[in-house]
Amino acid sequence: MVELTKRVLVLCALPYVNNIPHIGNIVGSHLPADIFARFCRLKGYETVFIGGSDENGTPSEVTAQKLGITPKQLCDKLYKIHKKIYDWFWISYDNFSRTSKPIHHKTTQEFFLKIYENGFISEGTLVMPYCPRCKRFLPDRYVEGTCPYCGYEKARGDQCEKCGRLLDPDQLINPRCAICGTTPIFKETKHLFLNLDKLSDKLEEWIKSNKHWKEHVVSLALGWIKEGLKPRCITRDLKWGVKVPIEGYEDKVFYVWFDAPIGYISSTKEWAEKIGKPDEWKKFWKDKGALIYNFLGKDNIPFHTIFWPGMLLAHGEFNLPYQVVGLNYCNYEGGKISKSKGWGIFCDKIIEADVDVDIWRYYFTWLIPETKDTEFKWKEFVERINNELVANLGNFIYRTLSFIWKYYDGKVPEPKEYDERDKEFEEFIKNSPEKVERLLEDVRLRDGLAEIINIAIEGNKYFQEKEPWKDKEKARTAIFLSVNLCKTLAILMWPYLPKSAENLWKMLNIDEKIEWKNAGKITIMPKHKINESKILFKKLTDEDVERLKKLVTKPTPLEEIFGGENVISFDEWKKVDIRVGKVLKVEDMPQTKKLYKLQVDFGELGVKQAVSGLKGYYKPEELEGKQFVFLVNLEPKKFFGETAEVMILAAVKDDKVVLIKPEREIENGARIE
Ligand code: B3M
Ligand code: ZN
Repeated sequence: MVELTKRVLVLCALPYVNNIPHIGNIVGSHLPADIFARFCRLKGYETVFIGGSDENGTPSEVTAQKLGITPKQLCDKLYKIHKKIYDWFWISYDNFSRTSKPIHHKTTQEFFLKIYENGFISEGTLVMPYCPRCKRFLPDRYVEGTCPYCGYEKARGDQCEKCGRLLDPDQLINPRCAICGTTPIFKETKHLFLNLDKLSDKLEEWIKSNKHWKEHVVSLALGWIKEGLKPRCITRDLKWGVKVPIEGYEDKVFYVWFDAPIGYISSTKEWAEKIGKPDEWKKFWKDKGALIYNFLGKDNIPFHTIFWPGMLLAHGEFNLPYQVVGLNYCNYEGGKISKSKGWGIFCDKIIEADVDVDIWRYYFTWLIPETKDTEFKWKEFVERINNELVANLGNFIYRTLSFIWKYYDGKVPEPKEYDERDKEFEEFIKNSPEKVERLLEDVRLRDGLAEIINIAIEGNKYFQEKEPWKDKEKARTAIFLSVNLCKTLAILMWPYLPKSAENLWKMLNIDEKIEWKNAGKITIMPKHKINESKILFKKLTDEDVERLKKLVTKPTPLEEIFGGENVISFDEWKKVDIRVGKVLKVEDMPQTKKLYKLQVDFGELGVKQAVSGLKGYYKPEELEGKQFVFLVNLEPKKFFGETAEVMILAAVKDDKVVLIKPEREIENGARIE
């Protein structure tokens, strides 16, 4: 029988880029997804790990509005910050895309058209909350009010954070605009709906067929089905997002939760293009047998067990998730992490703190909220690092390797005869990967790490019992076996502590690849020369902790990051020289589609030349003899051999271009101030 290579697509929920990630974001999706993806790669599975930023719709639009910048400015900068943070944490995305990219817009529109053709979209009018003060329709999550189910007072219009139920804004009691607090009025607008009601039976059948899901995920999902699925609105009265490709919807975009999960597909497509095999994404999304693992926070569970699978079923051509790993929340020292309250640990500061990434990854793995909410505690952080990571894992590795240098000149010693204890330990090494593997296959990441620490504890126990320092001749077998366990540990820890694992691998100086199948094997042979051994993990001192506490608990406010983005000083403004000029002559530049050459009279400043992209908007005779407004102190620039000394100013909107005229005739060269 030919065994097929397992094919795994690991997906991490696409973070909104309207904020700076805090530890809850790392431990609640990116890190667990990364550990799992790394494990799959080690196992030799065909693995692709996909992510990206969720940039469309309300979250970006509203944040940008508050900061006085455009959503694009917001996302461009925050995308870079997010990407830098994930890279710093060694989150090994094969592709980290953006939902603002053309490939995503196109993929979303095609996806939509297909489910539209398949008859799963209907039209309806909605009465939507409209804020009379902000003069805009309010997206669901920007209406706040009391949850009609559980009475939580700060429920959002799309979902109640407390009881997890999906809501519509008109269900909220005492609704208010989340931007300004005004009570919204409800107005009619036309929208498109996904007919989840028609998909209910199929969804139920699919959910029930997923016997390998965690119980809380299954019961949540079935609960919603039982309550009855209603058609869900998938369009919004917004500008920033993916345009709806059918008539009558020119002014709307897709609901962000409609386009975002399609981002999983578009990012996989982009990955395939980047590696030069544009069809490769289909192996994961279309071939049967590919396993899709989704990692996400618990508030995203309804979207990944009902809404998104519903979209996929309506589409009919793509694989549904195989495993939905819904993670709970991570708190900080007894409270919910909150940026506005300055409560928590923030990643932009972590990456500046000069503490090794694996120190964080180690403790953060303990904080992965797999079964219940977890909590970052400074005391526990120090204990876990110093008493587990350093004292067990680090210590075993360091004492073994430094022993080889101290007593055997850096060469692995030839083992002597094996006593019972040695034989038992050799057996232990061989069996050690098995349990870790089972746990990782089952996405029990914390238990997997605990098991690795247990292995190191066993190693230390053996080392201690053997007392190699007493007789270095007798010690040969113990050291020989210990260094082989170090190799196994390097492999097992790679998903969790990749940087240290790679360092250890270098110290061991072996040619093998870091692969799961090499774990548990005695392959480091006598006389093999190892490289200089260095300490892998350093203890955290009280001073370290004091310093960290000050640094990493203070998030950088977005206002600071974007401060001055759109602001010019008065001095800068004074440098800008805008004047009225009269167009004397307009000549066509036949070698271009857009440009005219203009001679413009600025009175005492003389006649200057402009090269302007007005062809197609104005005829020469509409310009000649008229006064317009020009920027006159721009650095001269050449276009098709013609120098532009001044620039004509126009009002521009989409594909409209309108020139600006002084309201009355004034001397040529008059300054605009
Ligand atoms: N951006 C929610 C979040 O960041 C949302 C996830 C999208 S996954 C397709 O928590
Ligand atoms: Zn408002």
